[in-house]
Amino acid sequence: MSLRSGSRRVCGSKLLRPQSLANGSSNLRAATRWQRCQGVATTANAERVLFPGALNSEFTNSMDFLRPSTKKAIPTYRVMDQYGEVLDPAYKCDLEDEEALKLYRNMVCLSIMDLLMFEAQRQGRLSFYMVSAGEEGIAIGSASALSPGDVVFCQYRETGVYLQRGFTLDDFMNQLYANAKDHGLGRNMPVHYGSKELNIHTISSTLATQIPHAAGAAYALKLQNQQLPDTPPRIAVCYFGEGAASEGDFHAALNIAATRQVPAVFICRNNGYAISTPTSDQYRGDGIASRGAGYGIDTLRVDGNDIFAVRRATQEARRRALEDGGRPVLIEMMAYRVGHHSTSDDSFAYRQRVEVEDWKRRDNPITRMRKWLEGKSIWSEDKERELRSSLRKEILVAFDKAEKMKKPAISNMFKGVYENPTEEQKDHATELKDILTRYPKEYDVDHHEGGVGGLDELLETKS
Ligand SMILES: Cc1ncc(C[n+]2csc(CCOP(=O)(O)OP(=O)(O)O)c2C)c(N)n1
Ligand SMILES: [Mg+2]
Repeated sequence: MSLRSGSRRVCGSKLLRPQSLANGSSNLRAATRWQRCQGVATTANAERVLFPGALNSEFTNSMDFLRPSTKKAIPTYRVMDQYGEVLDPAYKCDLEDEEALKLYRNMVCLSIMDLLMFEAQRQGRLSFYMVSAGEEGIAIGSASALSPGDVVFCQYRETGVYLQRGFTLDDFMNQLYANAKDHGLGRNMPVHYGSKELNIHTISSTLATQIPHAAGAAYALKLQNQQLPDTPPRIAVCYFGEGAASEGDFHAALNIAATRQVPAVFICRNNGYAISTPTSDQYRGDGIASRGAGYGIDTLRVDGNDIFAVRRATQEARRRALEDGGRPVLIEMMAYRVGHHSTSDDSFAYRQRVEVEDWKRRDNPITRMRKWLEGKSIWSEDKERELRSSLRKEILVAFDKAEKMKKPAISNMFKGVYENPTEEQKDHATELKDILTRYPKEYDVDHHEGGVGGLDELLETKS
């Protein structure tokens, strides 16, 4: 039997015609078989395919392969140019002068904190740090467009999101020093901040894991928004780098977010590198934005050096994310990673110094906004000097305070999983106490709250 007649036998050409279902004695049998075969085009003359996997696809006689390389690249949205001149005549800044100055202050604060902490690591006072140089506008501009109730998931280069949402200099320093006031009680690496009060999940080093978490949280928020119509609706916001978008988690998350239509804004920071891997080695498509279209998600590419474009795009993305009960949106924020990947990296081993110097000269979110403020006559050289010197002092005060503070009691190593310590944990703690007491020179734990005695409270707790 030929394949053709075989397939005809399975689907039955008559059954494909809707009119054959209208009457006749075999209606029921026919309808059942029709449902099974509904994935096949109805008539020979139909103009559109009715395959369930490609609705609205028109038939064509010309065999045109899609050749993405021949298409124009997705454009990059911006409001002002690198000289701080507003280009979009429709743009009206929705910020009062004071609010605009606060965004600028936060960008400068972030960049000074980065410089000081990078140096502190080099002096051996911190174990690790990651700077945001060149990406300050993305973090601060986008966070300024969110609502405090929105649930945020970050990667690790979004210190500005924390700053803009109200994480204080003390909060940063306590985490970097893993002291007793650190929200994570010293259990995480530096820069892995988290804040329950500010609705920002704690950062995970494992790339891209936050993306499906955000899709899941957005699904929960979709249901919650429906169940609580009188409370302001919330969205989930997820930040990640273009390198993280090479992980399977990115694809799974965007696909489920699209099929479940959840209120999520995915913000990709495309800074040109995943540690030493340039984007040219990461993908051949048109950046990350082209993938949004593949998942049926509203997508925009934005100039990340333009804080007003970032803010406006995020405001609009948030509005769309809440439309019709929820839908995901992807924004690709374009930038250049000016700094090394982290304090463990020397980027001049894999890129030319001149490339970095070129970018520094060419464009920068902070200088661009400064030019805009100067154009409005609300900023000057004197104000700049004053701001930088006062921020430097504030940061160093918080730094000194955090450095002097004791580390969390060592009993915290055993806490946070079980309500009460298990017998096994108590055995471990007893053994630990014994070792620490016998070898005080090798294990000096006096800088932890309670020293060796910090374990006593745990050992006295009932299992
Ligand atoms: C699952 C996993 N694979 C690899 C790494 C190592 N790693 C840490 S950061 C990084 C690069 C990520 O680049 P990108 O997402 O573009 O962020 P960027 O550092 O540029 O801000 C890699 C490969 C990791 N942390 N987790
Ligand atoms: Mg990157």
